[in-house]
Amino acid sequence: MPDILFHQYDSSPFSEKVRVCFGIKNLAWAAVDQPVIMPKPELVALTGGYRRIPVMQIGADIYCDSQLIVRELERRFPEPTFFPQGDHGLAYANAMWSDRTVFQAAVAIIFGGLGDRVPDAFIKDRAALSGRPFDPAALQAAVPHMEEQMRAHIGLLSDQLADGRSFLTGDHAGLVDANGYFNLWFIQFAFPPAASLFENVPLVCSWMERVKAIGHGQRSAVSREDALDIARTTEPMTGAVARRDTALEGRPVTVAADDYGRDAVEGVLVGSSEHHVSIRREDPRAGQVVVHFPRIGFSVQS
Ligand SMILES: N[C@@H](CCC(=O)N[C@@H](CS)C(=O)NCC(=O)O)C(=O)O
Repeated sequence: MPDILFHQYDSSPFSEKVRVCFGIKNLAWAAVDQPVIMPKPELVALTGGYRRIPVMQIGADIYCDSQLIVRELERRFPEPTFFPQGDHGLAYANAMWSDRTVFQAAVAIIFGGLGDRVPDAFIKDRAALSGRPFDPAALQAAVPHMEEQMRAHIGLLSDQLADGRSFLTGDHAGLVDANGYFNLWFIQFAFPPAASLFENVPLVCSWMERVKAIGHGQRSAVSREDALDIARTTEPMTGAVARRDTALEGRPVTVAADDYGRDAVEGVLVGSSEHHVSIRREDPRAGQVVVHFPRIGFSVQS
């Protein structure tokens, strides 16, 4: 069984970002399929309450948010790199463009387009996730504006490819390709009628074909129960604590996303850097686990 257990569902765009990353490194991984809406009892047993998808599990180490998943993949499996031209900082920063601005436009186009075909249970779940009404009628009203936004974002990709390069930074695919790709994949997957967005951008379409051809590495599957067993029977890693956090070391803290899905996770701070924070927690089903979060987009409270 592969070490990488990936809590995901097939229609999840942020999962697709990481699946492309698995492909770039040709990694072996096992999908642990999670429900699209709450409840997700096995997932929250591992994370302590974080419900978003995807989550990566390696033994009893639980990595939340695609930003940190990608960073951990690069740390553990440096070759081939996600940064074929260097530029690590810019490539990680580029996730704030794809994960927030472009994603929100994609959500409006897809769910506004689907309108009353969006199931009630999904609407209620996503309203609870965001803390705001999830209103397909309002999204529908926003579609013309969001399509203009999306055309402009797609135009940026087209500009980047204008010199005939194969991938966004040159001959080899990297993180920025996965970032640029996953929202467009989401639109094509979830709402094919929006295909007109891809008219007149042949360079983007052929680049998407090349990214798709990278594949997802070597995929297998593991059940949610087996993933919990693996966590329970494995020791989590221990890490270093950043100097400025020494006063917090071994003390209880909570960590929560600052945008949506803000459920706070409680644990004892056992690791940190300017890019991540790690907390240890005990769970009746998952045993002792360490849950890792990125710094960007998350707040830590003591
Ligand atoms: N910043 C997060 C965003 C994750 C996210 O929004 N995921 C969506 C699915 S693609 C989600 O969790 N939706 C609610 C759910 O699945 O319960 C990341 O990069 O992982």
